[in-house]
Amino acid sequence: MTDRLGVGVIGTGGMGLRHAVNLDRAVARARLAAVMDVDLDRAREAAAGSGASVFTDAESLIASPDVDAVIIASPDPTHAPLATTCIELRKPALVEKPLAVTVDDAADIVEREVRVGERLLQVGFMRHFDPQHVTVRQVISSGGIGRPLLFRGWHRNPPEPVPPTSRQVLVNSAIHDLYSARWMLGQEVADIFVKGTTIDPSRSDQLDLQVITMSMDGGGIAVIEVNKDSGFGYEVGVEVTGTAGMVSTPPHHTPSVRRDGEIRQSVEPDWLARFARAYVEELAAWTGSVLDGHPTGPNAWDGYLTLTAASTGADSIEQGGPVALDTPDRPALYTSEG
Ligand code: ISE
Repeated sequence: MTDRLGVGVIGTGGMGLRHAVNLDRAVARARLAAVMDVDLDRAREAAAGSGASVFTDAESLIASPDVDAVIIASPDPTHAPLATTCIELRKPALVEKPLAVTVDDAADIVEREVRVGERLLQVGFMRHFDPQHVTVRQVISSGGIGRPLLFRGWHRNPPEPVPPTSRQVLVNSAIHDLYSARWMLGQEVADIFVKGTTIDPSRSDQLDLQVITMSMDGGGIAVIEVNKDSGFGYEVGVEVTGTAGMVSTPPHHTPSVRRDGEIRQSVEPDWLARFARAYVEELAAWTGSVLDGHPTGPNAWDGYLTLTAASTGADSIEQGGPVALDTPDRPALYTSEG
């Protein structure tokens, strides 16, 4: 492997395109080696000016000798099969969340990685690299608020062209908050209960505003609000209460302007704006970890357990009450802290 990691990006829609641009311009130890999209024009556009090869077939990109590592940012149902190919070919990969669409597929990926005996996958829970979240986590882990007891998270989104189902809200969006709760509290989910309401009454079975309550296995509790149609833009934050104090992300990091009898502050339109820095930090950490051989950040085990919580949350909507989770023993491969 050269001193710069040759990365192939699969899927050049919103997230994949951002990763491709960041690799090309903002990550010193990486180079954009290849891009793939089923839409050839879109792939060409993403590669323009970078010298990256263009593919319309993901398997060929993964197998390319010029590709040292892969980013999987294609639609959710493709994540598991492509991650499996990467493991088979021993190509390190950053897989966008969710790791898989079904819990069985995620478990299968973990089994394969364990069999190979190498942590090849990192999962795209980018809040792990967001400076605000990192600071909150550092305060907690240094004992700054005593023993953490309660996690509160809020996650408000702009509407999507095709509104998600209640399950998709959990598996595609709230999964970030479930990861944050596990990470901040350092505990696993023991049970989960999701209640929701419908913003558009014509879609009575789509709960786009959900409140998630979880008991954690170390005695902590977590309460999360996720809204898929906020009406004002995008906003994510966390607050953790401990035995000796509280810590939270700052309310906003845009300037506040006083004028005409008002104090105004703008809100980011979407996650690409809000987490712009986190995406670069995530790629820099991943690139370094692959080149230096020290896996870091959210791994396949996190991808599996967090998906299990999200999926069980969807079951709890159907059942109308809390549903317990059994956390399997963590395989030795995943015991070192990333
Ligand atoms: C999107 O796929 C993301 O990953 C964003 O971070 C999240 O905020 C959004 O709700 C998801 O749809």
